Amino acid sequence: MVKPDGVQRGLTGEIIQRFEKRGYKMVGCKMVWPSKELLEKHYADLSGQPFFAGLIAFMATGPVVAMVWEGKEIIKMGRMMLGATNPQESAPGTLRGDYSIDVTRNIIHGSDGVDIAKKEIGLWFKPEEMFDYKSCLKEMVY
Ligand code: FUP
Repeated sequence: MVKPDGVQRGLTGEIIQRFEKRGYKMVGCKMVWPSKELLEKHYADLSGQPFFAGLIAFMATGPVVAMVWEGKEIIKMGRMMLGATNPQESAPGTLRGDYSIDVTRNIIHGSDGVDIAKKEIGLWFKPEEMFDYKSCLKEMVY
């Protein structure tokens, strides 16, 4: 998910490109201005954290771009492409390492496991908003 700061800074295209160029397949994508209720469900595991209220408030400041990506080891590799949660620890070359300096405004969220991904997809997408389609690339010769 491109967070409100990522959308407002015009980083959505760059984020999508990095996943596409790496070889991942977009199977769902939509802009949503999330309600606090949706965000509280999304971040339910963090409800006991001191930064929870601030995180929810920030995430509700504007639209986000929710996406579903498919491909080999997407969760592990996606997390690697995002970089560490705290941009002060995320390596240059990662999305957060290249584009953020603040732990709340860290431009992007990525699911941290298969079960979490399933839960998050269920929260943000209806089944008919995701698409099972074939890539023509396999038939193309470079
Ligand atoms: P991540 O999975 O990398 O997004 O990280 P977490 O689930 O641990 O944290 C979710 C979000 O909480 C982070 F993206 C930003 C926010 N956060 C803070 O604002 N302060 C913190 O100390 C830790 C996380």
